[in-house]
Amino acid sequence: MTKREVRFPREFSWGTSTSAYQIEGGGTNTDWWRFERTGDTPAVEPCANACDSWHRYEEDLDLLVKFGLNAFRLSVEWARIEPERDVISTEALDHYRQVLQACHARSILPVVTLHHFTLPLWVADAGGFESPEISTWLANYARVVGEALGEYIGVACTINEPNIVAIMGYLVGVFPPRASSWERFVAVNKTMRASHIAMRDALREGPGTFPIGLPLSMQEYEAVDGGEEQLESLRHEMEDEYLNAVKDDDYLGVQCYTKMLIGPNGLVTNPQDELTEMGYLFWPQCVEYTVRRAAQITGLPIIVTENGIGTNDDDQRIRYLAGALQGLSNVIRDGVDVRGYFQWSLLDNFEWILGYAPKFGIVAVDRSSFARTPKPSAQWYANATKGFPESVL
Ligand code: IFM
Repeated sequence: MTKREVRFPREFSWGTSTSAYQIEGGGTNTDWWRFERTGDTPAVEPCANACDSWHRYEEDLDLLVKFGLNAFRLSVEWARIEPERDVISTEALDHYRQVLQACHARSILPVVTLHHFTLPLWVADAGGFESPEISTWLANYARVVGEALGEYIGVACTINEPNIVAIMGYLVGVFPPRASSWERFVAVNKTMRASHIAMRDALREGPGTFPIGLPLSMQEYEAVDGGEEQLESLRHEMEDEYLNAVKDDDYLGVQCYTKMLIGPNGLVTNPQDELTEMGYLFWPQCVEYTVRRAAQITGLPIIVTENGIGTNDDDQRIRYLAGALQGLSNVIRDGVDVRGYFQWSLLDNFEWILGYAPKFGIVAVDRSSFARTPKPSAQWYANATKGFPESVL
């Protein structure tokens, strides 16, 4: 399919990133909601009301305005839009239209993800990402979203971190459907790439001139103690196959958090290293590394669609963001075509099987009242975006 006319925003996009299930609350019709309630689930607690952003989205957008940010990444929930096969909820679409209009009313560019980890129950029950029909279902859903919301979408992301859905759900076995097979992991990755292209092409047929891309989870990798072969095989499946498949997209979304040390038997950690509360190596330099690698392999403009740190120590978050933005300024000065940066996340939200313990937000959320309280890192981030790149050097 030929590329349609695409319009990138004129300004660099500075935003925060979120997803529907993690902040909206009430995602009852999804595989994750059910998964959190099955007997031997690894999920430590249910998502329940999340941050109640289904009702409080205007408050969330007002925070972005307060911080002087000009973009917001959110996702729309397939299970709400198509609650049953071929049944489209105009109510859900109306809701999301209002959210996108509320962004525009505040001069905030909406970056819209169509699929972020959760599946409608009818899809999960029909085989999920292993159904031979999944690409068709996703393309149909993308067509519906494009037609209903396309004129309000600023930038579109098809499937969030398809490689993480594949590895956690089909190899490591801790996300639904909890499989542990290299063959199934590889097969799902292949399906993800086909689904992404089908969704992208469906969106291209609809209204709007927004850029369309894939938000890929990337790592800085380092081989230790002879782990080169392991590293190559993992990176091939997790990144290279994707990077080579998206060259006809409009941009690539880079999502990175850390560096992984790979030995002959898999992941390695050194006792002397600073680890985050997620158990990740504290490594903000991953932004510079992954953006360079992504741009070099794909030749596409890059948007950092997620980057951040899960920590209760807000000073550590500021230190992390400073390192990340320093790397970003390095690549931009070297002429790499980067169009935006989205910190994960606006709010302390539901971190999948780890529940509410990891704190990725620049804004704290009271778990009973849902009151939002900005942390010092919010003001720090707001300041850093002004006069960038000089401001972080
Ligand atoms: O919370 C997740 C998000 O859903 C996908 N990318 C990584 C984030 C932090 O772990």
